[in-house]
Amino acid sequence: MIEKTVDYLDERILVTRSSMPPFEEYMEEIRPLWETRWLTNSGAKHRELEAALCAYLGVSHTALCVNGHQALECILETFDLKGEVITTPFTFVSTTNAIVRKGLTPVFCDINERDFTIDVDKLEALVTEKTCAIMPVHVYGNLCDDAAIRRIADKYGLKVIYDAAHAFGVKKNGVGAASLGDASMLSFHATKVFHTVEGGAAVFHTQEDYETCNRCKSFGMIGPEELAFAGGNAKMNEFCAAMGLCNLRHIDESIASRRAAAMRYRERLEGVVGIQLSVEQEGVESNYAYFPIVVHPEQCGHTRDEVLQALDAQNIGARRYFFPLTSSVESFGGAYPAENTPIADKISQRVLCLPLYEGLSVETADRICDIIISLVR
Ligand code: T4K
Repeated sequence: MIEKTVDYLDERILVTRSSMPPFEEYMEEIRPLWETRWLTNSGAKHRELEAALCAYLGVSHTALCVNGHQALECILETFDLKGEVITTPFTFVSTTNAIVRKGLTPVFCDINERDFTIDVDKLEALVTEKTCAIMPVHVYGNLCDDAAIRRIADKYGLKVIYDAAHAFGVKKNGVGAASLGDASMLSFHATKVFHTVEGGAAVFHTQEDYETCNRCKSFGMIGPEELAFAGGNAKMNEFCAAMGLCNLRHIDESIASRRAAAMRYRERLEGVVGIQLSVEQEGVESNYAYFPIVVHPEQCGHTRDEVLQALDAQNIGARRYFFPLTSSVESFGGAYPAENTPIADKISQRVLCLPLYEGLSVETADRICDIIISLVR
């Protein structure tokens, strides 16, 4: 029985698989830590990775954090916001939780059906005198309509804070996603395109915001014995920064490998009746973070969960990113009915993310497509 379980795990294709640098490269990267014994609190690796990321992403200030979620909380603290934040419920719980945990009120806007980002046509109607910020999500690495969001934000004097957890390295017409908005959060979790095991970053445009964020992630301290405010602890350690330095050297080949698998999925699944693919956004260089499909049962005769089960029966672990809507958690007590965000509700009931990671072979992508196509045709 135990052996069978081990076999099952060995063979199973999971929704993603962490990229790893060559073992020796990481060993070399961490070797100096045995000499300096400087393991955290903005050490040499931390400073080196911040500079390398600024260069790679084309941004001026990157504050590394212990994870993406804490980076999001640090951004909200940095801007010292009060009131309502307009966001979407079609995301990982972290986005909504950060808003709530910082004492702010989420206001949920619907998404659009093409790329699953915030529906800018429904956004302005949600602005009230209490609104202080908009927190849209570049979901699956699809970029939000920044120009439209910026217009609304400027009209009402709102901050724009992007949850760019999925958008590492994505560019539109040559401009990096992380440079959009007043600030962006990146996640460097083990499951992400670029990772530092656990980690994340808060990206800003000004030195002042960067320094405030550095205090937020280090107890609110401005010197060894001087406290500005009651901050938390969200610093990235040197071992994680070292992993980031290694992974960054291989990021372009890693994205190219993901691209090959994603292109195969697209080639095979495009035009299959009842299977909707996310649009390829014009002018956008994707990072191929996820490969979502939307299953329309009235067209293909099968539900998303039937497709999930068919894949599971063949040891393929697709995932329902994102289900349920973050607005539906019990602690909100039904304050945000799904009918208020009908497209987000519909997509959440129908979406499935197929396995996608560096090294996923075209043969495996084909196997996955065969299962889906033979079920729905
Ligand atoms: N905003 C958005 C839009 C996000 O998607 C996320 C995170 C955040 C904010 C917050 O950022 P962080 O604070 O996490 O930096 C995963 C991740 O834990 C989470 O980071 C991610 N989003 C979310 C979408 O997915 P789970 O519960 O699905 O993870 P898990 O453990 O089931 O792993 C999924 C698959 O990944 C496994 O089947 C195998 C593979 N895997 C997993 C781990 C932990 C690996 O290959 N290596 C690993 O170390 O949440």
